[in-house]
Amino acid sequence: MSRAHDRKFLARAFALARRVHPRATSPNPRVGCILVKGDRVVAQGAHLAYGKPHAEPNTLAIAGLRAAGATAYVTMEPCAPFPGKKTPSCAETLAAAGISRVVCAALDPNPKVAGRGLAHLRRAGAKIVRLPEFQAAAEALNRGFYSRMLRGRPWVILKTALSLDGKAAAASGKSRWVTGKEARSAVHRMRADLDAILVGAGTVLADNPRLTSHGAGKNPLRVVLAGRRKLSPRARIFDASAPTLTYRKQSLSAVLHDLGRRGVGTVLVEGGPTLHASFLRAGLVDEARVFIAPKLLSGARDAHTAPKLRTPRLSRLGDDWLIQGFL
Ligand code: AOF
Ligand code: ZN
Repeated sequence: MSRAHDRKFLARAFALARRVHPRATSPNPRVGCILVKGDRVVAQGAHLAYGKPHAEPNTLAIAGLRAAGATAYVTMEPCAPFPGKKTPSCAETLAAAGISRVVCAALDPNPKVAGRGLAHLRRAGAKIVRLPEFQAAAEALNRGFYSRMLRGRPWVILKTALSLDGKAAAASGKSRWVTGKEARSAVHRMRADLDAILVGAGTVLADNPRLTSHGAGKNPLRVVLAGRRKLSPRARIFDASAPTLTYRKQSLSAVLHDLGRRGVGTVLVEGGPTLHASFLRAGLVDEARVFIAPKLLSGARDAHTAPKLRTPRLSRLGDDWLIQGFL
């Protein structure tokens, strides 16, 4: 089989895995699988939900006896057996079904698997092909799973919303209204896609946010770093819409490792600025998502009355951005 042929089918297995919502399988990874004979797709499937069958048995169930002699394209190494596992080992199931060749993108970063699945298939007589050019795609597909398995903590995304002149909040403290409704909807979708959302006590006291996905999907686990601050049990973050965890006076690293143990793979750190600074100084930020509103907040008491650029233009100058507009 040519490399281009293998790449084509492995890319299709990735497309299948991407169709699954990341929270559906969390804390397990999203995995896609396609069984192919010659140029013909025999069956395709994905891991659809945590605790449910993996991608490979879902696909084998569709293929039935036609699986014998097929090539299995899987986005991640098929799992090996380990104690405490919820489902049968996919490496064993594929071998038993007579799969003759396995093409995969990456090893399973779970130290309980980490190469043992492929070794089992090789011993059973299957030819193993790894396409390392898909390694980055495998990691991007399951940021949270990789982070928890390799570092014991979640993937940390810092989210912030600023005015053009770099103010996170208006003088009146109405920080939630810096950006417009489309940006706010994007934040709600982010919350629905991620396992947890984390804020400091200052944000709870200043804004009293609910930190839910506002109907964009499942609500994330809410996490408050309270420090020594006393929070009212009536604060909206403690309402019944989602569970909330409160941590006091622990290091950020200890909090993240505890979240990792609880199966939290991805966390959105929403602020405030003091907490963002602590995460950055501790080197614990993996990704940043910065919203910029075309307003000059230092020119007004609140975001509603701040001067706003008309028809702003964005251009890229080397590593910098220029935003130009008329008031
Ligand atoms: C696969 N295919 O579709 C997935 C895999 O407790 P279990 O039985 O659900 O096993 C969970 C582990 O299986 C998980 O930590 C990861 O190592 C692997 N996930 N493996 O062959 C799949 N989701
Ligand atoms: Zn499996």
